[in-house]
Amino acid sequence: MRIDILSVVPRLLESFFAHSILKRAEEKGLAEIHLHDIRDYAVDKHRRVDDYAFGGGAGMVLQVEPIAACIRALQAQRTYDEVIYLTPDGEKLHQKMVNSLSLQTNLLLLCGHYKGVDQRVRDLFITREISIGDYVLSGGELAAAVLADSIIRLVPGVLNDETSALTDSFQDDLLAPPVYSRPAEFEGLKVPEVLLSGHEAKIDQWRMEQSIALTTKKRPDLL
Ligand code: 6GU
Repeated sequence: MRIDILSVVPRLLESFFAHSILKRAEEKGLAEIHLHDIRDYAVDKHRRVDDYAFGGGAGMVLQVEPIAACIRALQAQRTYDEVIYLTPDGEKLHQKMVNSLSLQTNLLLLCGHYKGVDQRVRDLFITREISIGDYVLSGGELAAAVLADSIIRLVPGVLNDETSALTDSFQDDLLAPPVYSRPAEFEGLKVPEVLLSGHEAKIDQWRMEQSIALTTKKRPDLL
């Protein structure tokens, strides 16, 4: 799995990827993240990548030329399964989308900024537009980090416990059950007896009941 991320502030993402689960994925050779500074592809000598919107209005627009040059340089090296634009007016991110994206080989993520990118970038290159929720961020970088993290943790071998991604909240449209560790009692609060019983079938049943009860209470829309 290779993910290329295009941004006007790639430094924002550098520290995140250097300290997250993704670093271990890279060290194990399971995933590669490559950050690209759109400014490196600026066509003018001032390295300018944004300009006023035709027709007026507040806010700058990321220009088509630098982004087109950057995407084309990458597309000359490999074929991308998806070229994704992170934007608040995209399709809302969902675990099922994450699952299917995690099966791809090469993904390109474009982070928007200011008032967004020139529409021709979207028309020419973008195969998919994704939002991480109904609120507005000042740039697409946080959204790209969210998306890359959610995808890469599903790549086989990235998580220590191979089964843990399968028991995530949302993986079966159910919230995950409560978890406990030692001590078995803390300030009078005891770990549910069944979890100490060693009876695997009963434990599975308890977890399923807890998942259904929690989902019914907190996220009935998922059922
Ligand atoms: Cl992908 N970008 C921005 N700027 N804001 C967002 C978003 C993306 N998803 C939710 N809000």
